[in-house]
Amino acid sequence: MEREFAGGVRVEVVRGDITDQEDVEAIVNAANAGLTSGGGVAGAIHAAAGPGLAEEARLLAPIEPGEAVITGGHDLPNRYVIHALGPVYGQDRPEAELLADCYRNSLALAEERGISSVTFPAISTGVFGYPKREAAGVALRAVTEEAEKLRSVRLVRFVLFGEEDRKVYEDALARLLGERE
Ligand code: AR6
Repeated sequence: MEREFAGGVRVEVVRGDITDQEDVEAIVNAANAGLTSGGGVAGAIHAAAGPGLAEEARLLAPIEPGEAVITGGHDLPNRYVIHALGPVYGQDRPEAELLADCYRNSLALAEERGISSVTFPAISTGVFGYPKREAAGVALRAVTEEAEKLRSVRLVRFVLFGEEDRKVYEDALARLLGERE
């Protein structure tokens, strides 16, 4: 686990499962436009949350790439789920801006609700085909640039499914914090 501070906010990069983050108030879903279940992160979140999540989310759909909406956590151990729609790589443009928007808009929703801890997955890097190294740079940059403005959010965790992915995100964080010294 990598723990660093950016603008007074703890930023962690860990290996794990997004549905297994009981110590954080909100988890972020790599959603689809209709806010339905699907595979990957969304499939795992909907399976763990139970049908109430899809029922609540349906009322907020559809959403656009870069947009985020918030629901309750239902049967998850988390109070909230923030649903962000990442760009499909090579299709939704400008992809880096849209991906950064997912992180910025998710954090803005967390701030509005007074949420203190948020866990993100590697949005767009599965079915949506965003190369991991590029996505890691965009994601970590967006979060570290927002960090100083955050008031209620004190912990931002990135959870990666595999060890290789964890390393890619950890390296991106180290690079960014190195740049700021
Ligand atoms: N916990 C943490 N990370 C995970 C998990 C998990 N349980 N499962 C997969 N990953 P994806 P996207 C990693 O495809 O690219 C869905 O069907 C995975 O290795 O979930 O934004 C939606 O309904 C990858 O690195 O999200 C949408 O249609 C990353 O999470 C579409 O996929 C994201 O993979 C969204 O595609």
